[in-house]
Amino acid sequence: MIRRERLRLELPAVIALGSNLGDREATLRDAVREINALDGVVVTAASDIVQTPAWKIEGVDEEAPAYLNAVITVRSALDPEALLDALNAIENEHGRVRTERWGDRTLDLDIISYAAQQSSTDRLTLPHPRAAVRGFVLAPWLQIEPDAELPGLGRIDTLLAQTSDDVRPYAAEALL
Ligand code: A4P
Ligand code: MG
Repeated sequence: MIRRERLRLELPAVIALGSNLGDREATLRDAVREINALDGVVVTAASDIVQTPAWKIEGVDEEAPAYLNAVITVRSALDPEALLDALNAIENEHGRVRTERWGDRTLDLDIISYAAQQSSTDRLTLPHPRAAVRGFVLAPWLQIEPDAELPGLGRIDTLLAQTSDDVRPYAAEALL
């Protein structure tokens, strides 16, 4: 007998993780494990962790706590909105408090792309509207998917070459 879950349509998606408060590395590790444990989501690859200065609305803020960032690829049977709900729940479990936009945070989980989807609603824009200019997203993503493209925007190696972010290696064990 064919098991029902085998018939669910799974699509590839890219998720960016960021943390600049608390035990940043432990939080990223927990988040990868929790995403992988979601019903209908499987993590297929994880980048190295990188360290980057905080981007604030006014620009790069060297005084703010630095971020650890990473990117994972998944296969998702959840549609994009359901995946976002699940990611928001994981952010909240990690004590995410939303006070200011681009404010310091224990955990940020953004959907960078979902299959080839290009769409925008009040809650969700795909691909992520700022991913194309963010070295802290493009550099770790390129590591796990060298030929990836941002739907409608081009190859990520080309986009990364146009950024000037200071993305530094961070010594840590593999996330996956
Ligand atoms: N939303 C829309 N599209 C998406 C998407 N593709 N993925 C909505 C996830 N969320 C999406 O996000 C605000 C709203 O965006 C959500 O309600 C969701 O429905 P938020 O996480 O509540 O707040 P935020 O993250 O402060 O806002 P925003 O504008 O999404 O910020 P970003 O662009 O995520 O930037 N500096 C470094 N070095 N590293 C970082 O990771 N991250 C940020 C946050 C700022 N500076 C950073 C980093
Ligand atoms: Mg966010």
